[in-house]
Amino acid sequence: MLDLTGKNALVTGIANNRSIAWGIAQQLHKAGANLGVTYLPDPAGRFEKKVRGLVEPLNPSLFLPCDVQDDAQVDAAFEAIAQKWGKLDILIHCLAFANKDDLSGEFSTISREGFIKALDISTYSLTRLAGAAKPLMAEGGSIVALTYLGGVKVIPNYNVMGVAKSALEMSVRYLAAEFGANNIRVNAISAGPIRTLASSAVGGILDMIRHVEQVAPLGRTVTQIEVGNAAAFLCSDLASGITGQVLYVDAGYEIMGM
Ligand code: 0WD
Repeated sequence: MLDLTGKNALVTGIANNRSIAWGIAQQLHKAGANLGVTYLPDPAGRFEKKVRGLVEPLNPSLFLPCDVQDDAQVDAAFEAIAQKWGKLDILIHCLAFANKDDLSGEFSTISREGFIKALDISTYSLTRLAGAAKPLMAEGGSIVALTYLGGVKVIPNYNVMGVAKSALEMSVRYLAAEFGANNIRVNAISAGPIRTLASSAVGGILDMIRHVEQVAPLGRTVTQIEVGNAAAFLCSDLASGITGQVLYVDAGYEIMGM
């Protein structure tokens, strides 16, 4: 039933084997998708080496540098996709960044620079990538972004990232409204807290996870593979009637009042 054979999928945001994007890439591959992977380049090339080795078993047919703050890199990545694949079916936006100092303490003390950086990388990048993907999705497509409850409710220490996620979820809705005429669906997955490189920067992440384990209906948080399964579903024809939605993959935590 869930078959992504013949679909070209670009996955952003794989940093290491704990990344949510890595769970998504594995499940898209399992469903038969042809993968392209982007990585965040750094001067020493450490990320490239690590991510290349990690994704090798999934045989990605494209492996591209893409710092979303660099328009030239974004354009070059989509030019490479146009050249190699001709069409794109699936885009996974699975990246975020805020300065560590801005993910703890008082929200009101954030600098203009820290605020803009967090929203540029974590929020504007979705619209930038979606705009670049649109002409390559002439046969329709599916775009999935990763969000968190901290964009809807106040979560201690999540601070500026909550603002970024709130704007990201609204961007999903505006993109879905615009892209519907092109049969391109745009959705978000709101994942429960998972230990990753990015989440380790959020103050008290382990306490957040312990709290979810106590309160969530399923008595635990979720895994990267569970998020990957939901992403594969949203990208498949099984979800052909779903767009502009935020799907909670959080072991049910979001429904609880206390
Ligand atoms: O609990 C969690 N881990 C949750 C994460 C709960 C709910 C949602 N999310 C979201 C995050 O906010 C993010 O949108 O899931 C997405 C993936 O996050 P992750 O898997 O937790 O984090 P990680 O494995 O660190 O991947 C995020 C990656 C970066 O890693 P680092 O930690 O080095 O910043 O985003 C990439 C980078 O690979 N990234 C960029 N990619 C392109 N251009 C950039 C950039 N400028 N900056 C960061």
